[in-house]
Amino acid sequence: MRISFRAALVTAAAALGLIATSVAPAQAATGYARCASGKFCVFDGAGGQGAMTSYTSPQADLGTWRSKASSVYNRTGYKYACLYSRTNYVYDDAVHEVEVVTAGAAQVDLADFQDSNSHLDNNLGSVRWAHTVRQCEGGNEYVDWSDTAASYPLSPAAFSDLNRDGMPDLLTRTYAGRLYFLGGDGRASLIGAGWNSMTALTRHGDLNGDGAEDLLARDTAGKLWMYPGNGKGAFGARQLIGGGWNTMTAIQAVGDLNGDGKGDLVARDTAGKLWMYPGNGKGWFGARKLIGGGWQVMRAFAGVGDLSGDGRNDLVVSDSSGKLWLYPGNGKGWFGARKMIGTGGWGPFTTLLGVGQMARDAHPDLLAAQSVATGGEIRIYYGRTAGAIANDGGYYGHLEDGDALF
Ligand SMILES: [Ca+2]
Ligand SMILES: [Ca+2]
Ligand SMILES: [Ca+2]
Ligand SMILES: [Ca+2]
Repeated sequence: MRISFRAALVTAAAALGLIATSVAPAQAATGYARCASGKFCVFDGAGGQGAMTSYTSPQADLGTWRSKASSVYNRTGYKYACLYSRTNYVYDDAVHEVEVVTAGAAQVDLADFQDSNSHLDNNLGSVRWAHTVRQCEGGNEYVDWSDTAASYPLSPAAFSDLNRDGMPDLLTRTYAGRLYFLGGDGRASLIGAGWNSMTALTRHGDLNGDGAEDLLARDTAGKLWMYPGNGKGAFGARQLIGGGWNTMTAIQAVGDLNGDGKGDLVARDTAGKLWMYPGNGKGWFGARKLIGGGWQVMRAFAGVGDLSGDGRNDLVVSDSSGKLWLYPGNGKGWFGARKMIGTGGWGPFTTLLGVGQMARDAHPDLLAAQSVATGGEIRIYYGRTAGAIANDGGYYGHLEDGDALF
């Protein structure tokens, strides 16, 4: 795929084999092998020849190397080295725009990167590194999430609206483990760091009875925590629900399933059994009830609210054959007969997420995001009558390494 980037991107992925197999010569006077792990190296000759200098931190101005760098090697550990012909990481200069056909290789001759002025050979002004193209292009650490805010209904949604402004919002975790609130209007606020220690995150509805949507998170030790939403896109002090949740292979908040108005949870265990945990309205759960077995063939889960249109919350899941299913809640804590709402092709969509009403109609909508390996597209499937969904063909940007949405 031909992709136009505004900076030359050098992926480290192709280097991994080389790192593992290359052997430094006894007298390493030339070649890429001189570049040590953790470094970004610049050579004044093509192909790693000639004099070399190396960096462990981004360089806003390569100084004397600016006019003599001819090849580079990215061994920083970051997926991308962002190469700019200008100093100070200026990437949006039409004269110096660089077009790259693929993500490139970890070892590159700068003469291969032509811009409309000349090329990066002997013209490398600045360099930094990142895990996403987004950051190379001057973007944010977090996924962009914005839409035409003016078209949103200004009535609070029952779910997916952490700050209760009527606009669907998201949580996103970055490669570095920072969790952000994305308001849907292009703004973002940092919730905190260290969230890579969580192995499951889900939010859909109010668990402690204050009307604000809450967040559940499972840590690596298997403890499940409830983070009470403050109604403004942030959370109060977390409360421990309990341990032992590592036996669950899926944890999905679904809103109220049993008709008592309190948010509930479904979870699948390693045997493929799906359990319903009835919320007690105080932030934790009563005795679980078995919904059924055979759920090990299911992949992604989403609490979508009432997609079927009967006033009861439903569950949407994809299976191992790429089909998408709607499980209509029966209002008693389990589900009626499932309905196929996607006949195939859902395998790449490893993230499914209820996002409330993106469109101003009576139906909730579904966010579906592909894995990064399959393109990472973030799409919205709009709810239609009787539980059907439809995509308008567009997408809302894409996920990159480390990005996760909740
Ligand atoms: Ca909102
Ligand atoms: Ca709450
Ligand atoms: Ca309930
Ligand atoms: Ca329903």
